[in-house]
Amino acid sequence: MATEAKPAAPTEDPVKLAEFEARCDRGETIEPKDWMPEKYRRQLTRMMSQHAHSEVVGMLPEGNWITRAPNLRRKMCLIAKVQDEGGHGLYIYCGTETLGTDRAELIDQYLYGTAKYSSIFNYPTLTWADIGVIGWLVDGAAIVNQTMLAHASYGPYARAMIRICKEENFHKRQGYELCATLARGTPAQKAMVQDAVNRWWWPSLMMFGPHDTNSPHSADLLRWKVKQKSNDDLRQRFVNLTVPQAQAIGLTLPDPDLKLDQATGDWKFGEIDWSEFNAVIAGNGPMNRERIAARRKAHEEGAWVREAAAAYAAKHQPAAGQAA
Ligand code: BYC
Repeated sequence: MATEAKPAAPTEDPVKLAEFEARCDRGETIEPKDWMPEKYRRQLTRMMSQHAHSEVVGMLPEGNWITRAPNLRRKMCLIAKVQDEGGHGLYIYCGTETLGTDRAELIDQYLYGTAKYSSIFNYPTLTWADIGVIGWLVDGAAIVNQTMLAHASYGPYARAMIRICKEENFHKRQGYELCATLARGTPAQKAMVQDAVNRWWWPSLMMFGPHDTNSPHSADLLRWKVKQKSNDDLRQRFVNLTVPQAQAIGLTLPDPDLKLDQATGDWKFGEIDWSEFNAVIAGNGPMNRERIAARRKAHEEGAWVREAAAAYAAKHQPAAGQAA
């Protein structure tokens, strides 16, 4: 059931548009009932819904390891983390609905249409060390991106990000602590965590999206202060934060070109394999088919829960006329 393409955005009232852009320039927060250009509404619906889909699909690679966690403490942390990701999806779907598209349609666009979700969740979790590395690198990258989005011009999105970032910080710390423990463990444990870092490093850098010169949505999103920083700026910030963290626990990052630029303080890094990124976002990554199949199965098997919840709500809703 692919949803139909939306019609082209209407021409906006130039006076209202100028007022709106002035509000964005002044750093004001835009709320759901405020006037906004149709393109702002569409851009946010696209970006926020893709973010919500990512949170939910992100439960799969990690959920896969819950039964295999090596001890009770690690299992509790992982269950809590996976549950948090589901909650993040929920907040962001709720925020997206304030823009006027209901959740069923957003999920339909994702499961049966062309809506994207983060490339990172199309890679397999091969060993227990992957769970630590996802917490450290993937949640670490998400924090860099989402700390910026906590200042986004759209109120419901920005507010969701504040709570999400607090939880992501916990995720990152438990992941880094897991990596540090393995890195100072037996030679086999150290090799396992190094292998996981080698596999997740480049996909983590891809999470920030294409180069600025190749990012069609950035100009609008930066002008409207949805994004406060560009894809490349955030990627550089993530690299600068992560290199010393890797050094501190004796792990290396798989990039022979990684070098500190003394003048700027930036860690310069090698070129990302954009052909891999493009393949993954086009649906041809290592786990794309499996992830979407798992999500469709869960959605279809959960139909009875949605029906039961709707029937329960209808039963407890006062009949028309009685309400008064
Ligand atoms: N993966 O013009 P661009 C998490 C697409 S979940 C897939 O730069 P924009 C977590 C992009 O959508 C973290 N697609 O776009 C959960 C666009 O395609 P469409 C998820 C990507 O929007 C569980 C096209 O490429 N975070 O942390 O200006 C466990 C052109 O790109 C990607 C968010 O979603 C990608 N990596 O910038 C653990 C954050 N990159 O829509 C952790 C919110 C680009 O035209 N989103 N594309 O078909 C954003 O900040 C921005 O949307 C992006 C892209 C930086 C991702």
